[in-house]
Amino acid sequence: MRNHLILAASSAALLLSGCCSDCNLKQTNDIRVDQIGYAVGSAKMAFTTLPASRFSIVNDEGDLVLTGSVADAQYWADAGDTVRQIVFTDLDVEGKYCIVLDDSLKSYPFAIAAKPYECLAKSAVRAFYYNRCSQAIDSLCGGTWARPAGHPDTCVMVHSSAASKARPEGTILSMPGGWYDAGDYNKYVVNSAITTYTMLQTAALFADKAASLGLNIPESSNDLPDIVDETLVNLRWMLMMQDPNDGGVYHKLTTLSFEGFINPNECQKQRYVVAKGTAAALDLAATAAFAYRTLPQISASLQPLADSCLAVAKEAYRWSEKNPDVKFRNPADVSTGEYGDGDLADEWFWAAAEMYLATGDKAYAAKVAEKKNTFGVPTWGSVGMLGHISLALAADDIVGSANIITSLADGLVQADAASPISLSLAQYEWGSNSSVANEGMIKLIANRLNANDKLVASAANDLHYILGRNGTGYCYVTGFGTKQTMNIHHRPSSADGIEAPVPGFLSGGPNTIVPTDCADDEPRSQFPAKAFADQECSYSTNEIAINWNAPLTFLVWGLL
Ligand code: 9MR
Repeated sequence: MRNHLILAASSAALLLSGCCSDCNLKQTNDIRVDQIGYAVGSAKMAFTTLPASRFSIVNDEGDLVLTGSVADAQYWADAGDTVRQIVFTDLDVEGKYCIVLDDSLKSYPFAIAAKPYECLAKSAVRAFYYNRCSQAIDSLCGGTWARPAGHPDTCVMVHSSAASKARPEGTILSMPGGWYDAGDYNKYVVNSAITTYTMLQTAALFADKAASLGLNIPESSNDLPDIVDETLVNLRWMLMMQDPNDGGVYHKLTTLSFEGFINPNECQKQRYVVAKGTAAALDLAATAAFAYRTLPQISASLQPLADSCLAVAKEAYRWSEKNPDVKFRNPADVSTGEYGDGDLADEWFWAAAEMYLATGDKAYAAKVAEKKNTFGVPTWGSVGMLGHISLALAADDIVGSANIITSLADGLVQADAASPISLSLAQYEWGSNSSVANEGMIKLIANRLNANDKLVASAANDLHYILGRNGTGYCYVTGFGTKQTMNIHHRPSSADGIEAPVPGFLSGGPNTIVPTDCADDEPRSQFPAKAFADQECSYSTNEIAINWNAPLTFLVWGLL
């Protein structure tokens, strides 16, 4: 059943029923489109939960441009919905459109454009700028969301759990900068590591885009790409989290309990560094070793910073060898994010891989071989795949990483092909939207190793899901789309008195892990793809986090 492209002026019937921007047609959430849009030359699909058989597409002027048949119904178990795909790949002319069903219902508008995601690509990185700690967001760069600096972090106390001979409990340390982790104001090394790695990898792999995409951040006039400047904000902070006396790394810099929903500059609670741990040490070693290799390729001016990174990485790794399995748990008086991890094999693999690539030392290679596993799509607690990515991209493939990445990506593409909505995601974890983005990242990396259009098309499907072609109809990035997430669990967005949330943040997305995080919530759907609430109290579905915006950034930059 081929679609029918209409080249001439539209039929009288459709003109009567109105255009995208007209109100004769009722806008429905039951047609799920990518609310930003689709690239020229790419596959284009929306789906509907309505029992329609034909569809039309009209442009902004009200012209009918395409008619076609809706595909057969399929049951999408994750959402408990019967869905039908609307395929409109034949429409490949730049413009603004909407899909019309039954001559009466229209989808949210979307664009077909040569570069539909450029604004999103900038905004996804600018979100990190807005989450900078210890720095004012000025109106030149921050616009509406300008705010005074918060958390100087120049008087951070050593917590009892982190006390050592050289730095007893209560010692005052200065560790300013970095990014707030998420909707809370704390800073966590483990989560910073995967985030910083992913951002640096984005800058390195898409260097041409990094060179040309200006982000309007305070460093924009210097010689470095803005995405690199932004990432260095957090890398520099991470290096401070090492105790130079023994090489150990504090797990986090935090208040004892979460702050209220107040502005950063209103926060008064004492901040602490809390216990050293092996996950933090290995993750810092890996990130710093990767930075050592990568930064001088970006600019020779970064060589001194790169050298400090290598020194920090070596000391952190050495500490880990002496303390190979110190698992972090929140001390009794600390209740902020834990990022606790019961299995450090993947951290060992990643750190050993990066140390090997940074130094060429065969001792690290032996550790890589010892800890080798297939791992899986990366998350903050499962970082082994990052080691595979580095090994495969460095073409120093000592344990067959390229094949591991390729077969993971092929499996994801197969899952996408079998899915009623063309989505490879199988499990809706906490931050499920970031799992979607990380799957997209794996596909794009596999495509770099062995170019295959199916991988890129499937990665684009991941982005389409995030931007509205999903179980709820939300475009999950703040500031984008028609049905926007407005009430993210993000303290600055809550306290700033501005209706619109800080833009560019990826909401965590649906999951059924915490069914009751809002006291007065309507019952959360039992279907995982719909278990989402655009409510500030929904920390389990509607928070934002740096480790979620990083794979979003990679995915969008990779598809630019
Ligand atoms: O992303 C984390 C998720 O995997 C965990 O299940 C969850 C509960 O421990 O914590 C998430 O991370 C949060 C962190 O602990 C504190 N800052 C906000 C993070 C995002 O919700």
